[in-house]
Amino acid sequence: MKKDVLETLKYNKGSFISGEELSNRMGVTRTAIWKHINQLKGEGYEIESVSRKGYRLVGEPDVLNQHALQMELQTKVIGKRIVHYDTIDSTNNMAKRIAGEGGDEGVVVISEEQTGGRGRLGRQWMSPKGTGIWMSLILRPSIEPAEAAKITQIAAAAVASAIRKVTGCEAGIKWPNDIILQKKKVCGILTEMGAELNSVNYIVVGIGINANVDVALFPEDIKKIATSIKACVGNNISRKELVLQILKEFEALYLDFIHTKSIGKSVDICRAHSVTIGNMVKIINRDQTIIAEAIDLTEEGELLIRNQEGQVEKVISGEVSVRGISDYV
Ligand code: BTX
Repeated sequence: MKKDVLETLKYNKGSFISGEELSNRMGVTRTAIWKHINQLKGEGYEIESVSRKGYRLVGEPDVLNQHALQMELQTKVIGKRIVHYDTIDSTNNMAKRIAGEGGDEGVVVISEEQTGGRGRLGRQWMSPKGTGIWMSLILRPSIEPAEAAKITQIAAAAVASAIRKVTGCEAGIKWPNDIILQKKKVCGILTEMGAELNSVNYIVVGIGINANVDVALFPEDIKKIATSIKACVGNNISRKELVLQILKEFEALYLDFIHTKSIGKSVDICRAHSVTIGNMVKIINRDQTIIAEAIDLTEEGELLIRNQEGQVEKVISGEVSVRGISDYV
């Protein structure tokens, strides 16, 4: 019921709706409506009440805990349990711990701050307090370990689509795991797993987004290559709205993968928003560096390149930097 009241207020955001109309629509007394409104206020929703006019939603809290997200979550599996921390070393570490102890598919770990946020190959991921989205999803797909990289493509497609829908910013995807705004990195994805030789036990997909982060406070080397959504839109965005949209987009693409065994839908999105395809790339794999032109993604989400001898090759993993994107080395 409280969820219905909130939805109606959100639908009418900015304009008043009378207590009488709310009580008619919900089929409860005006006193019951008043109680729900007070509860919502207690949770940080700014609701104006004016006699003879009714109620008007003015502001929403930007809280990422279970309570706040659950009320508006539109998913079946992903995010059904949200574990929220004020501070933690790394949400991927915690998600792996929970998964190792039998945590269900769909558990999402979110922290306001990470003191040991990690990128790939043990690199550091800056995760300042209260302004970013630092979260990890637990998945239990029955796939082979070699397929785990597909989950990164699903997450990249979900994040880029969600950023575009919620903020209007033209998020691009730098294969395989970065989301780019205005040629700079706004988000990184880190997929890890617990597996046997032939079967995946769990996958943890970590997503770090500089939503309202002030990147000017980052160290010099990271400042040059990083940006935030705030820098793109010019003001703070609702982290909550973005998280809800990401979980919704992710679930749709992930369940499609589980049912069809193909990540075709995600690859279509990754292709459409790719900042890699059509550009020169430098690929560093162990001690080898290749310069080539990125030409496409395969249906499995691998990168196709044309090397300097003109041959087409498939790249499954590696460090890829793209000419024109700020972290080109
Ligand atoms: P990556 O290895 O592709 O990128 C790491 C590099 O990105 C760093 O070496 C640094 O240059 C740069 N960098 C560090 N922090 C930031 C930042 N906030 N914004 C932009 N660039 C940055 C990318 O790895 C994968 C990152 C995943 C982060 C999530 S957060 C939730 C989860 N928990 C966790 O510990 N990691 C994941």
